[in-house]
Amino acid sequence: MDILEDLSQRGLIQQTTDDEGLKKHLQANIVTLYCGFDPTADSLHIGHLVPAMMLKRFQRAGHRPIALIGGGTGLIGDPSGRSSERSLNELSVVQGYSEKIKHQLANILEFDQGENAAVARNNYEWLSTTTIIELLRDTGKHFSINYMLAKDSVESRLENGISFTEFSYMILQSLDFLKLYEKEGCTLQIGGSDQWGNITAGMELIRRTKSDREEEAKAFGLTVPLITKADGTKFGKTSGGAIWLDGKKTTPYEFYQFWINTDDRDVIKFIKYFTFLSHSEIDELHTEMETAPEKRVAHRRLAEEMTELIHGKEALLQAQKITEALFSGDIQTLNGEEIEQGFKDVPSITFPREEKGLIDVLVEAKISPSKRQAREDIQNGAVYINGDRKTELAYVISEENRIDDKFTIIRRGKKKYFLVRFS
Ligand code: 629
Repeated sequence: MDILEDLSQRGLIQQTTDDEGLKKHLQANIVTLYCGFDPTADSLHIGHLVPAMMLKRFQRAGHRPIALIGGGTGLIGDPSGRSSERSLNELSVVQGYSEKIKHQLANILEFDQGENAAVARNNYEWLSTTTIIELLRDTGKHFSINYMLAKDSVESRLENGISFTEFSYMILQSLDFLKLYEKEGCTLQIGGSDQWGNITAGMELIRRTKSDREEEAKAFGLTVPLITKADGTKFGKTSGGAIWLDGKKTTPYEFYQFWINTDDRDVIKFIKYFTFLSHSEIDELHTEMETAPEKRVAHRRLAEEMTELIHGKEALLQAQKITEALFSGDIQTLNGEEIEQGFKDVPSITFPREEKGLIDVLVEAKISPSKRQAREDIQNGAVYINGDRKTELAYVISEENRIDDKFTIIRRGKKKYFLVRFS
């Protein structure tokens, strides 16, 4: 299937700058395309996944993707889609972030493999060596202030103010497109719909600087839609914040859970956006979803595909093991690391490694509100230590109850979990 056809069936195309022209261009050439990622944090998050995987989709279709790390632009700050000025990070911080992000992209894209290998570039290379005179003379001349003021990213900020720094951002991103056009033969830039203004500005710069010398100085732009959810809340955010690709910030178990908890109304759409499953496999999952939604086959498939893609097979199996243990209450099977992942969000308390009566533990950890209530809870059979019910009032928590010598899990009632850590 034709790449644009595949993308449009998946609902992945918001806009292109020239549908017909791009179609012909992709049919006739191995196209070099790029997407930029600014190092504004030490990890990418799932909002970056669709465009990153989009690069991969083009690669699988025979084209050549460039992941552009914004080591230079990340020092300036894109105003697109933001209502206020960014705070600037130190050069060393941005460089640290760049390295991490590059590794994450390498994971998804497999740099330097095969014929049309994906490559990484960093715009710090040219943006840090272009002089002010060059920038203002050679590049700035092609931008009218009126044009820049009319861009959404700027226009929407005029009322509350925008610095010259952020105002200039579009010129830098445009210069990138031109540089990559010259150095790499890159003729297509992709990005989220918030990037439309920057992408079209770059095309304009290429057209103006190149068209008198080259017959076809044509570059293209394509944007992917903003991901929306059926319930109207923002995609990719939970009460705990963003869903990061870095397993230290969002554990593979949390990541797996995030996808499992997808709203029924969104699951097929997300499978189209985020997985490489074929259209026929997706159709099957769709039918399954309609006939037996309670089985949650599509949810599980989505969570499996995503967790394996980002964290690998082993981490997926572990996430599934934790899910299963929490569901059945049989947590004996979990080791310390798995406990840490699975119980990251439950209330916890740290105790010294000493024996302590169960009643005191329940009260000190505020699991039961009083000693009287603690006794009642135990006698009612509502208290579980590492999954085992304890009904003895004199029960003592000791070394025996410590998983990996570090944790004891206490459950009160059906679902209320507490984590005791030992220091
Ligand atoms: C230099 C920098 C370029 C081209 C692009 C860029 C980055 C761009 C930007 N992108 C967002 C980011 O870095 O800010 N100015 O977080 C982000 N992007 C992926 C998608 C996006 C976008 O990395 O385009 O829409 C999120 O889905 O917000 O020469």
